[in-house]
Amino acid sequence: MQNLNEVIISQAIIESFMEKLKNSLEVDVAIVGGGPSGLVAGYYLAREGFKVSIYERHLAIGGGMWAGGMLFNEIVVQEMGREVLDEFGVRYREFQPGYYVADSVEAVTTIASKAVKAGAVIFNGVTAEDVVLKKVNDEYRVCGLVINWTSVERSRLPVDPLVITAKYVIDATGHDASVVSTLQKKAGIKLATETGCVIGEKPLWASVGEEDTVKNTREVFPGIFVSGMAANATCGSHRMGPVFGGMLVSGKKAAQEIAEKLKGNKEE
Ligand code: 48F
Repeated sequence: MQNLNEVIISQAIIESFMEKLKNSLEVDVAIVGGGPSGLVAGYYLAREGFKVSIYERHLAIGGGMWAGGMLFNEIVVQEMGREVLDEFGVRYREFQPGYYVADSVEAVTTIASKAVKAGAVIFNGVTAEDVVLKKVNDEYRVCGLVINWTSVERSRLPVDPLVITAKYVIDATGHDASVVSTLQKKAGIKLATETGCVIGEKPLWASVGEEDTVKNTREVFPGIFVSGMAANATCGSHRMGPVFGGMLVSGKKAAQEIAEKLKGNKEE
């Protein structure tokens, strides 16, 4: 029997976590939301060598993907997202031409594992409650996140948060689009949407919702991108239900656009 020292166990946890937290105080990209679009974006950015952290308010990452449709844990991905499933090595079968079905548990665990192994650092049980907004070269810009334990938020304890800085933030918070909503409400700024505000999602229309989630994936205010369902909620398009190709492609698009910008900045 190994004689276990309880204090060493605690020390290992505390010191490793502190190291991880300290190393993530200044990142290239901070992603809010560990659902499919956030995890996919995190993977592609980390694979390119960027410093990436992902904040997920729940203990479990995976967002709405675990539960497939109405807790039937299978997801459908159309032609659009098949390439991303292939890149991650998620297995699927063709149900009917153009409709691929995958085990949602395999999809979440495989995508999450690839993101972590590529170097994305995930902080679960952590809520992004606000952004850092500063004037840079005479223009307001999102420069980071204000984070706190979800348990603190839920218990409404008066505990001040911590702050991390990021060159780019991605709001991948799903239907809530909670980061851009807070930004717009608190700062009264204009977002790059038709109304300048978070428009809110429309009822379900799978094909339009899926196309739009990719089109709407963009920088809606200097320093902040929206991806996945948050992109449609921000820009006023339809929800799509349990079809996930758009989420995967949206995460990849956000990563590619941010990577181009970060590389462009380095060359200047
Ligand atoms: O909801 P979610 O899975 O968003 P997504 O990546 O994918 C949407 C689909 O799951 C599905 C759909 C059709 O395919 O419509 O709904 O766009 O994942 C969003 C994650 O963000 C977390 C939340 O707990 C969830 O896991 N989240 C939301 N607000 C915050 C947050 C916040 N303020 N701080 C940290 N995490």
